Amino acid sequence: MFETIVALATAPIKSSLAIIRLSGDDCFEIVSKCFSKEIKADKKNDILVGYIKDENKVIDQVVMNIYVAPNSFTGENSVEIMCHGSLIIIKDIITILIKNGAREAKRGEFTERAFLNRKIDLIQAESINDMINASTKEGKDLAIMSLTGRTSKEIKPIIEKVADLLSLIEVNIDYPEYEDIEVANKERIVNDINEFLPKIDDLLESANKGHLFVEGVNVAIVGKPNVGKSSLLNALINENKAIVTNIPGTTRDIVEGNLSLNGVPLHLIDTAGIRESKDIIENIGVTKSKEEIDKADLIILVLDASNITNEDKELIELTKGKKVITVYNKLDKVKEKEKGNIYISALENNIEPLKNAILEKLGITNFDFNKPALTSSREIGLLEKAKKDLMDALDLANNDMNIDLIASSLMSSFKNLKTITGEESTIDISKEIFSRFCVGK
Ligand SMILES: Nc1nc2c(ncn2[C@@H]2O[C@H](COP(=O)(O)OP(=O)(O)O)[C@@H](O)[C@H]2O)c(=O)[nH]1
Ligand SMILES: [Mg+2]
Repeated sequence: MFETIVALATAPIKSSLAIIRLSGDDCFEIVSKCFSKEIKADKKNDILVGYIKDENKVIDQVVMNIYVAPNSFTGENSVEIMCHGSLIIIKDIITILIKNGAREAKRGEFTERAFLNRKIDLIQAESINDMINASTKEGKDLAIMSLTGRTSKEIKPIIEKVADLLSLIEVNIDYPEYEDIEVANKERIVNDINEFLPKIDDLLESANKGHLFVEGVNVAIVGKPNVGKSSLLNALINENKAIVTNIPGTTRDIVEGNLSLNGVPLHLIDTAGIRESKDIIENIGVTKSKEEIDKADLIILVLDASNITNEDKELIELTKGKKVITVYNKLDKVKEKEKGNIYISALENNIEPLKNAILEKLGITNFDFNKPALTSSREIGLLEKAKKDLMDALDLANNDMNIDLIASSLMSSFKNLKTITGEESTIDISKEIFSRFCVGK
């Protein structure tokens, strides 16, 4: 039993048209109560034109897309009402629908229904959100591959193989008397796991990179005062956003800017120069800078190539253990370059070497956009767990441990992999496993 939910699908702003969406068991009854035509569930998908009414008062003339279950996005009876995009009309129509029995949808509830009704798997569900939120074309392209199911197809064969091995072991444990079943000995188990592991590694590698294109990277620009941090932010985003002066301590608050670097959304944070100061406001800025160092995914530590001091060395210490790129700014002021250092001039907009260094640090210089990739933290976390389980199983097998223990680690890996696509909660594992074998055939 699915309650009928309603929500505005388009932005809550004045526009020529707006779309209000409903989905649920009583969807057609509810809409029929306030529409000039009756909608019946025995019909096929249809488009209707008519009037939304509150009792006898006409609210708007609308077009309705009628989707009869299971032929809808959610798999349920659904209606999309295209009304005029006035905020008053939108509010009125939603109020009338609620009055007649619908309830306001929660965030993502339409997609959740599509998942619960098995129209899409969890990878696809997550990709819808990614597609809406993508801030670069590359991020969107990855999301659409997941939406069409290509990413799920990459992972399913691996799940199958783990399940094959697991079922072989289970059958060996449960039916030792059967002679026509292949023996799950140590060699077979070790061999199989050694075959799965590189595949999971490949998935993990592309997922960790794909994640960057979808989620973006938080980059903190740090350094002592006057090295050119704000100039660098401005050069990177191609905008005069942060104030630049030759007075040390100009930047006190955090200044933020966004840019797409080869498709990776970079969220840049320009910080106050780190130094000992008597100025209360500047000191608050310095504290914030240190916090940003802790929060950032990547740190750009800016040095003034013409003036390296002990303070720089302290900052190098402070950022140790983080993902950091040290960059020597004010190249225009120095004659000699030291080998291995990255030199730029924010003033002259010569920042290519830094951009290349960022791409290299993120490991995406040759990312293949034609290959599907998992992208969410949830998926990556589960892949990592599945990998660890497989490594445990391998370890156990190599040490000639009890086969039940090996099976238990494999089962955990199998479950984690299945949870990525969202099937785990809905499958009966033993049925799944034994359906692969016709024991006693
Ligand atoms: N010569 C030269 N001066 C620079 C360069 N980058 C920044 N500056 C100057 O250094 C001073 C401090 O720059 P700013 O960006 O405010 O440094 P911040 O305090 O680190 O944010 C300003 O006078 C800038 O014009 C550079 O690449 N070359
Ligand atoms: Mg500054």
